[in-house]
Amino acid sequence: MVRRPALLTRPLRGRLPEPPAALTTLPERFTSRLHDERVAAWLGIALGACFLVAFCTGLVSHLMQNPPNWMTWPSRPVNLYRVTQGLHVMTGLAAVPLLLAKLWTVYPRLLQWPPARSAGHAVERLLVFVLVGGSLFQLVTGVMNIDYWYAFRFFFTTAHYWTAYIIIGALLIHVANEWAKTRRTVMTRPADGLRRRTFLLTVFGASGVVVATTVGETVSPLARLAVLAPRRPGIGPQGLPVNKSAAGSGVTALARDPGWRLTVTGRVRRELTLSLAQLQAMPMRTARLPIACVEGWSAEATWQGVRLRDVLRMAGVDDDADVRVESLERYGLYRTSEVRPPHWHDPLTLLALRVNGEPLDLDHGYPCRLIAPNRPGVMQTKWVERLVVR
Ligand SMILES: Nc1nc2c(c(=O)[nH]1)N[C@H]1C(S)=C(S)[C@@H](COP(=O)(O)O)O[C@H]1N2
Ligand SMILES: [Mo]
Repeated sequence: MVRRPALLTRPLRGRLPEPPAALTTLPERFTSRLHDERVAAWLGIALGACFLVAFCTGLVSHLMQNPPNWMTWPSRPVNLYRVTQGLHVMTGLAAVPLLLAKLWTVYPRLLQWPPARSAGHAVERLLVFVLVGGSLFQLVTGVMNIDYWYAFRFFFTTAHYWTAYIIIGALLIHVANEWAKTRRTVMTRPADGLRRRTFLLTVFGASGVVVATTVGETVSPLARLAVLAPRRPGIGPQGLPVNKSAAGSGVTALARDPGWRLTVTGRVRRELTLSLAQLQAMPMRTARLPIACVEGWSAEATWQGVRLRDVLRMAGVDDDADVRVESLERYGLYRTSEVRPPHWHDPLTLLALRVNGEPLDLDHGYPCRLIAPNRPGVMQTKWVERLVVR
């Protein structure tokens, strides 16, 4: 037990007004035995586990996309990001039924009188509101985001990132406060637990159904079950989903232009300007690699193209150089991406010209796109036109 400063536990002085009449009759109205500690405790444990996994995997995703200077991600295992991001989205989705059930279970407590027994209790309750508000915000906007419903005015990624810290902070304090009680509750086994067990199994079942009907967006053998998934492996041009089309990015004319050239510039010993025919004449390599989108879907494909390292070595690039890959796309957040040494040295990192046996579809990045192992989809730049070495 944590000993709290006396100031926080001292009962609030002064007379509170009598509770409003509606509140005094409330206890009789919440007769369901499901509004109880036991249900709340088990749902809390499941939610806590989901949030912990979502937080850690979210952090991985953030750091892969915005690596601080002292940190570089390995390019292997090839499917690492696919797994962490799949877990991120699946635990987030599984949390939706859990959170709704938990809120329903505990909502009578919203109306408790007095609202706070002590200053410490007031702070505790305030933190619960922060936790509930933050969790609802995170799950609602998260689901909207993976369904490409950008109805909000703020930038999702930034809001999602900072809200995660608020939630995890409030959650740690909440767990510290509830730990002893929760332990006691789940260790005892009441005789009349059948209804509660049925309720809990129904809620966990609902989470299971949500996951089962979505997880096929990244576990391809289950693709046919994935009726809730907006993107599925196998569906899209060349058997591959498309996130942003060439038309949507305004690159159709530029990408089709026979005058297209790939240039390699910046800190190089020889600047290069390569036509598509010149690239095609270089040694062709094959790599079986997934696109693993931050939104949770992923799909594996067989890519063919030239190794990025072959092109960079032709230009005489230092081994420790960073490379910025730039797209023909003129606007948009994902028109460039950074490739650090572990990724460009990897023999599987390609400037792909073909996928699944055909020249790249316009929507998959024709004439040339980046594909690298263990890398978020947003960093697999399509319609590449320039490599800038730094
Ligand atoms: N230039 C450019 N490249 C891009 C994007 C983009 O918007 N512009 N979207 C990225 C995202 S979010 C994903 S998931 C992958 C999807 O590749 P695909 O459409 O070929 O499946 O492309 C990435 N490459
Ligand atoms: Mo993506």
